[in-house]
Amino acid sequence: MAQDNANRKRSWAEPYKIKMVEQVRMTTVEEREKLIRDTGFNTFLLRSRDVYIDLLTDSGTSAMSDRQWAGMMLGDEAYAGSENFYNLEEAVQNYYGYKYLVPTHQGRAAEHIISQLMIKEGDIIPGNMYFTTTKLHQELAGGTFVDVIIDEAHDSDNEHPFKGNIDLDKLKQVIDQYGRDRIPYISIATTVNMAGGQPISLDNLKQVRELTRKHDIPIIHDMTRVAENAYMIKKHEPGQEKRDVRDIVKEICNLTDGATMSAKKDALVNIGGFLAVNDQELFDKARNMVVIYEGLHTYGGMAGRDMEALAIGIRESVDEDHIRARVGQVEYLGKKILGAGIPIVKPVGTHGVFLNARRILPHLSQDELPAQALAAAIYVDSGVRAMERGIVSAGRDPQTGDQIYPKLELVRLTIPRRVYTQAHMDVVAESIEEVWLNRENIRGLKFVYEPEYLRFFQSRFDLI
Ligand code: PM9
Repeated sequence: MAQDNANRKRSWAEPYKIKMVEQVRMTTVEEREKLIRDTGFNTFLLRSRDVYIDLLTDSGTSAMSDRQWAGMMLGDEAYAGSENFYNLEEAVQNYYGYKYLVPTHQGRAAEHIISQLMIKEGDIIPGNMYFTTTKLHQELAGGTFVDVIIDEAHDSDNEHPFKGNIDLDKLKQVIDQYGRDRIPYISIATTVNMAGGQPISLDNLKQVRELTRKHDIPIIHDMTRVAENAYMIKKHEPGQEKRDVRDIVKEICNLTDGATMSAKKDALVNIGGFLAVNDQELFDKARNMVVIYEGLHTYGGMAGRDMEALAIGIRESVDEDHIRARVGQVEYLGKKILGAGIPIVKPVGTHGVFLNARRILPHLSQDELPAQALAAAIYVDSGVRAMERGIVSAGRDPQTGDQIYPKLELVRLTIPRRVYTQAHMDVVAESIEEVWLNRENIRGLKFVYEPEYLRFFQSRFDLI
């Protein structure tokens, strides 16, 4: 469809039609003011019934296709040897090329297993910017994450098309400083969530592969949004424009030694994940460990029906029309917000539009939690739920307990896949513009409750 219209003047439309709807509820500003106060100004603590357009996350929030729902009916719920496991294994081997599969209930369970198996006390794990759960599992295993992403990734105005790239000089320096024995693997994400959904280029990944091969250091790939990354490579990397997204996905995976996957994003399911590796010895250990924390190695925390939906979701995730529409919708919202002169992370990422809270609220210091305050203000304005990605998400240094001050202080408007229409995006853009025009009235926040781990999920705040 999209291909057919490529050279003619036609409006863009979603490459699907809606078979089932879920009613959403609009609340009043007065109700929302009370609700956000009652939930300690943390959008994670709101009930979803009080949310109009839910852009908290793209995780587990996708609409499944009719084929995926049909697959759910084929769930083989045998404790051992479920047919759906073998279908999933085949999909992982076919589309991603990894040899061995260990299913888990979601991404962080795979991160737990790989971290416990590969990291020892005092180890260093270089990577292209931290992700909250990934870094925490590395730390819990005794390691320390070191950011070796290019500097451009920390500058929201820089329009580098591949802000997920590794700075090879930084990586070489880390290898020289700590030595191979203290680096169990390099952690590479496609795309980089905390940088604003920014991709890594194939060329950069190849260079990292060459360097790590020389030092015999494995690459563990966080492939949560690999199809989105592959689409950006096709769109922006010279020489890649004619390739199928599925070929690029496979090549990315082939350049790495193993992967953790939160299938709740790219792969279009509401729950699920896996660890996939090429090394048989590591696989044997992971397969043994999964039975302690998740379940037997042929379901690892997922129901048979969920594994079937995932096998189908993987196939759909690399469909050209799907991925073009998915990333295109995010770009549509980003361009609207940019057009209103509102500072966002540039270029627009693949899974959400990231507002630059520091620039929007220059009257607040970072200790006054501008992104948290901005997300709360957006909710009050329109019932649109967004998420803080700044100082609250960055947390504390595990050794000193000191607050970490990230360069990026962002609010993420994350777009679920195949859920909202262009009209919803228009409403979101209107609300962001309204909040922007009234930005001087937004007050800062302070912590009143702070849990030890991943504090952004459960902290409570109050107005300063
Ligand atoms: N990402 C997200 O909203 C959900 C929870 S954190 C707010 O962006 C990457 C790149 C992720 C991710 C989750 C996980 C963990 C690993 N890597 O949530 O455990 O974006 O399935 O995956 C979230 P699970």
